[in-house]
Amino acid sequence: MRIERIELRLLRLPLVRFFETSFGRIHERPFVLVTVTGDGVDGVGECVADANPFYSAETTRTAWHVISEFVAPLVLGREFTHPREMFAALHVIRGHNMAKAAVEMAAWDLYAKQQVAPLCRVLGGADARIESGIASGVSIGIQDSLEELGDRVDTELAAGYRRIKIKIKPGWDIGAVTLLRERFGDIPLMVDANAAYQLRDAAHLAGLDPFDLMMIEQPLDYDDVQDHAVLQTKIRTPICLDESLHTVKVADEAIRAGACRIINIKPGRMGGHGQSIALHDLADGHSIPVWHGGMLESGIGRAHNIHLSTLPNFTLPGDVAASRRYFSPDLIDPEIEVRADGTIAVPPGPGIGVQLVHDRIASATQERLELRSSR
Ligand code: OSB
Ligand code: MG
Repeated sequence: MRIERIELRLLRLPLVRFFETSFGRIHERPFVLVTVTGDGVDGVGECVADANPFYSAETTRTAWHVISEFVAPLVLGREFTHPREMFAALHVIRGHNMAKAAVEMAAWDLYAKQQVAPLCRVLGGADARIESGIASGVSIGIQDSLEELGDRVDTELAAGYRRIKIKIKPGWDIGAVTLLRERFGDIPLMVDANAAYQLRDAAHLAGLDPFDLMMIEQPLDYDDVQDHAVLQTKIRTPICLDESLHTVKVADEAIRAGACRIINIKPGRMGGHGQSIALHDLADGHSIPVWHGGMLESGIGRAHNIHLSTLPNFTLPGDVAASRRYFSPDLIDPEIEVRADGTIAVPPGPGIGVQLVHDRIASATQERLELRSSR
């Protein structure tokens, strides 16, 4: 596989509804769309970095800079036998996993298309999961009132989603969970704090224990492992790490320290599919279940996430939901839909298997850059 061309597009899409986490509310989603071309075949990837460095250090602008100035020169014109070689080829670039992932994932799409195989097959998906589809959950942001939160959960349960995750922060936690347990009983329920608490809040967080949550995601700082390990000895609710786990090595340390009992995998955070597979396998070896996170992706990133979710240790429902919750219309046609049983079908065509709507991509594009091999 030889990549002769990389195209970057900065896109901006309005969200169907605002999304609020402990670090703020957003109404639209800017992101970088990456197309790689080799032997006349295109592969696409979506960079999940947002406008602000609030989830992690990267932004759409840093990703644009790092891909165009540093990733592209290392990738263009070089012969790769397999996309799993790409992350190692970018090792000299420290961090910037979201920038690396966007190009690496586009290369997996290109490779799978060259093999005329669905991406899930190339990634190592399990036959049964590819046939049944992936189990889908939803992530529900902080709302203006508890009543609105209840109504949103009601809507999503009716749509079939297999688990509900709500965003929490100090002042929007115990009350929200109390309301949901009172109104909806024993539903599969979890919370995500996006690093909004500190170790000194341990007694307060232990107040979530009686609610039998599936897990609490990333309660403490975005780069912390050790405090999470201490916190896990003080609360019964299983801790799941998201932000903190950006390399396989850190994940290994976190597992050994007892900092997490469950892991959220996002290929953007890890540097692509290759590192996500390595994290999946590491967790499997320690009997730690994983689930696929979401970053409010368009249908393009969403399709990548569905294919990756077919690996066997993705045993918990992910944050991979229907297109219509995020963008209307989406950049792909048909859209990603959730079925009444809460599963999403794996797109069957070659690569990510979804059809891009090029005129919608063009009209959402604010900047475009084309880089070509000089080798
Ligand atoms: O922490 O999982 C997160 C969205 C943006 C940034 C971080 C997170 C999220 C979500 C939304 O929870 C998941 C989704 O529905 O795509
Ligand atoms: Mg999270």
